[in-house]
Amino acid sequence: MKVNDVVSYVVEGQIAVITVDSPPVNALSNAVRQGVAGAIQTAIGDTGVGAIVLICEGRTFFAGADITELGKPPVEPTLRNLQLVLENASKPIVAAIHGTALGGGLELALVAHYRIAVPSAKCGLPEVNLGLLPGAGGTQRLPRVVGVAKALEMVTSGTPIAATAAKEAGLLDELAREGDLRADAIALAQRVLDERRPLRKVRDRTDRLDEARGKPEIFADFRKANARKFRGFLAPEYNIRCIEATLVDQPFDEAMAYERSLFNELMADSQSAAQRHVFFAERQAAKVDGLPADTATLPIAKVGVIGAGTMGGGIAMNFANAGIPVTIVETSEEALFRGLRIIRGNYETTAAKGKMKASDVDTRMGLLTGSVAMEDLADCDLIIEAVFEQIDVKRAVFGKLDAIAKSGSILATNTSYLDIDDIAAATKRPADVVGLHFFSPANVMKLLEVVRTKDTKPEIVLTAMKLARTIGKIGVLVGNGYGFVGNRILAARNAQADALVLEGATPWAVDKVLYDFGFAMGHFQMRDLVGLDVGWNAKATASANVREILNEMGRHGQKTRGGYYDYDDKRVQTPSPVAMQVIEDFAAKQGIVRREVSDAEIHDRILFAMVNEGARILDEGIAARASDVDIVWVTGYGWPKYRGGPMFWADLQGLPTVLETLNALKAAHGDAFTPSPLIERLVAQGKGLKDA
Ligand code: T1G
Repeated sequence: MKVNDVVSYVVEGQIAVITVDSPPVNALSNAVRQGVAGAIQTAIGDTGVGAIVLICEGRTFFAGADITELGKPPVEPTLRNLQLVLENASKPIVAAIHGTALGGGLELALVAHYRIAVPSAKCGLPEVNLGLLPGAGGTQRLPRVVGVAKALEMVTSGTPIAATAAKEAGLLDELAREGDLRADAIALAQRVLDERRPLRKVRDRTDRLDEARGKPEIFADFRKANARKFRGFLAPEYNIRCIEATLVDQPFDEAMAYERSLFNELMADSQSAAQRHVFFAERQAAKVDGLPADTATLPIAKVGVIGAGTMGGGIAMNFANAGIPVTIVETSEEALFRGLRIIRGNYETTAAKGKMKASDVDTRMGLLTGSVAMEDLADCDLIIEAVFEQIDVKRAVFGKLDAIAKSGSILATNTSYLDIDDIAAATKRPADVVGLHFFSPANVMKLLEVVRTKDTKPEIVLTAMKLARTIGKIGVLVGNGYGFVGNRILAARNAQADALVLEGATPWAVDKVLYDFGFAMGHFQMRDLVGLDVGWNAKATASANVREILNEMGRHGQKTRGGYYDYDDKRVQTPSPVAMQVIEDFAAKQGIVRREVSDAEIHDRILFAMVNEGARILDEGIAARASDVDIVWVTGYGWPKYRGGPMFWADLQGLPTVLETLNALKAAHGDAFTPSPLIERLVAQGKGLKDA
């Protein structure tokens, strides 16, 4: 019988089966909680029922609280009150898990008396990824079944564990047969009934906690080992404190109150708002608005990659990883062999780290075919060029491709900055041309800017966005303009960083401001890491700026143990007096009288220049949403996730404040800070960038 729209109830023999069907992920919404609570009360009152199974339809067991309801006034039964209904039930309850039992979903399973899952299921508490902690007893119950050390790792990483590992850890009682979860859960419930097994409550268990008593070093060592990863984030530390609370000699409910208080603090903090924003923004970015309703995706059964260098090799790996055969073309056997050898080396390293099976190395290498003839790409459904970043070179490649590629093949360029309309014009099929801007290392970085030109046809846009997901990337659709979205904002940061060090700041002062803001590394550190000579054309320009001069001195960054910083043989950097002298001399030649530059000036000039450029990108339609700009910079450039991205951060400052700051910066430092007209319009309308 239907308890409500999303919960149904049936009795089979002595077993009541409560089934939840609330797509897409059976999130514990108000309706779900109300339905489950009602169904349990029915089962408890039904004298013919001896035990209860709680199971979900669709792709997964409860995937957590309904994130869209977080922060809104609670509706009864709250998740914690629903948990009390299960935990205090007078009849045994079996939670039957498939898909991903996450967050509140796993916390609900933890108040059932028994837990069973199919081997393909996963169990996790990913709240930390939302800037939160498991707020329904997860930090108090999980350690009681898997132990403190395992619980620490699970709640602070947010990474789910496989059902088999969960069974071994003590989180699950049984594994069901794949595809027979319902039957096996009913059978377990019947055995619990027949064997009169106890109505055991996880909250009453202490045996797994005893393993950690008197060992404060578990927490000290854990904090130390993860200091770098957790730097700047609030949630991991709050999760650790809640796990520590399980060892305090206090009633369970006091520990629960402590967990709730820390949860509420996190909920109220901008970090969680930022991380929840990123969660939804990432999913929103995958959606393409405005395409004709009947737009269909094209089949991609075979891929061609031109260039087996760093980018080409990494790009090819993405498709091999997804089981898609790739033909890689190079200009010589030697370059081809070198590229394939590097790919194999990458796979072997991954396998040696246990991150893939050793047998997969040959499987994936088997999907890669090398060639020195572009003609071998004739039957590819998608061809991606990753050749030298020079417009004439790329146009020549596309001219050849036009004559070789089969009709309907997608012709993609991996260019970082160049005008793709210009590249497409080298073909007779500009509508088949799209940009697929991967980020180095291409087989690792999640971001993929999908660049549509003025001619790119809808089915290619849709196919490229779907392909991003297929190869495990976060695809963001962007327009064709200098630097697209990510690099264009980076160029704005470059301009201010370079100006600041000429005017009086040091590279290390600039880097510290960005590091303290939450970037994993500073601007000049990143330049040294990537290599100052990337895109450097020694013949074209001489001493045009500090970077060129450093290149001319052979200071290309980390790889030459000297760039803006000096590096020891362990690549530990120290500020370079040589680079500082180059900066001072160049400033003098420019007639710049260096001065004291405060950290506040560095902070405002760099961050507000980035925000302003993001607003211009939005205003020009190069990005469809402010949240897309956020995803590009959080995913591809290390903007700290707990600050939500440049657009979210700007709205957090308040757009009137942003406008006021830009005008002040313009007065002090010139027209580069002329506010984007979009910001002026939104401020006049009392809106934020999110409303653009
Ligand atoms: N609430 C609401 N909507 C959700 C949701 C959730 N928990 N999880 C996913 N969705 C939506 C998502 O926005 C998308 O919507 C669709 O479902 C498919 O998602 C008290 C407070 C479950 C592994 O953090 O990790 O419990 O775009 O594209 O790739 O302690 O979704 O289709 O309209 O990601 O197959 C804790 C978050 C919540 C899990 C599926 N739970 N979700 O991945 O599909 S906080 C989580 C995921 C909590 C308690 C605390 C993934 C997934 P749309 P998708 P997928």
